[in-house]
Amino acid sequence: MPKPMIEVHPEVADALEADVGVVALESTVTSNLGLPSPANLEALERSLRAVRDAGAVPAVTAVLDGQLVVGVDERHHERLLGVAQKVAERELPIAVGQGWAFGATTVSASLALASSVGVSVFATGGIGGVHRGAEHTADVSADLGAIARHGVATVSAGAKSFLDLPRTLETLETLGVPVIGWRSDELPAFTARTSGIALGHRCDDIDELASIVRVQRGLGRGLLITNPVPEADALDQDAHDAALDDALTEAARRKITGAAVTPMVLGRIAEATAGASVPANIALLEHNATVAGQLAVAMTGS
Ligand code: PSU
Ligand code: MN
Repeated sequence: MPKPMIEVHPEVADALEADVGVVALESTVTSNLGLPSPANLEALERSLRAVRDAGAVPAVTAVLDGQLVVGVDERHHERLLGVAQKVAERELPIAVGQGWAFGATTVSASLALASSVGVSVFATGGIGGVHRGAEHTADVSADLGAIARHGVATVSAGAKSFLDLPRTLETLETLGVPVIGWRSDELPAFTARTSGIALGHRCDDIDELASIVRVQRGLGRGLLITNPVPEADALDQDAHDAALDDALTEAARRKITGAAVTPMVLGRIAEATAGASVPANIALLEHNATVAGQLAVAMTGS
């Protein structure tokens, strides 16, 4: 029998078949392109645990030895912490065709894989968005179009704080993406709970959220749920803003552009905030995995 195009973990396949909730998780955040070691392992373990504690089955997406995978088996989890090539949606066929050893899937690639196999909920940390200065560079993350196109609900702590948040929200509107604040009225700013930017819609009830997602999936489209970092883990905003300014100045001076910007800026913020951003990052990933798990469970039986 030829190999399937996407390898779905047997536990995930069973859960989809039995209509048990499944939550897709990305693999960029735990690779060398995301969190430093050993925080990446902690983030992976706590995210997986959070999905399971909510009663759902986690499915990490990745490209391993040129194979598209939804639900990386536990015995390969160590590989998720290693050196990766970044795989956004456009890289999926290249990573397979060229047999990349470890392609770490971003939000856009994870959504493409999740929707292809029928997974309806996806959790990440912060989505990509419109970069500052995009009026000159046109650097807009492929995440936004992917959230619109794929019939999957994305749970995130908003967009990463070094992005242009007002333009990110405008672009989501242009793409027809509903943005719903989970028990909150403002767009969160990743490691900060608030951004000062009001959202048009909020939801406080998981069954109501499940109904909204069901309709949007029925239309074959996706949506964004924003879930603020837990209060106790939020980052001091002044320290964060100062570190961010420095990182963006350095990126501009070193002429870093394109896909390399995100990993570089995240690394610099972590260094400059003496590691306080890393625990916040782990806490928000875990919190998003919990809400995604609850949503996936609420969506079963329909
Ligand atoms: N948020 C993080 N760390 C990350 C990312 C997001 O805290 O590494 C990744 C996600 O995988 C997201 C990607 O999809 O960065 C966006 O990259 P770009 O800006 O190049 O589209
Ligand atoms: Mn980009």
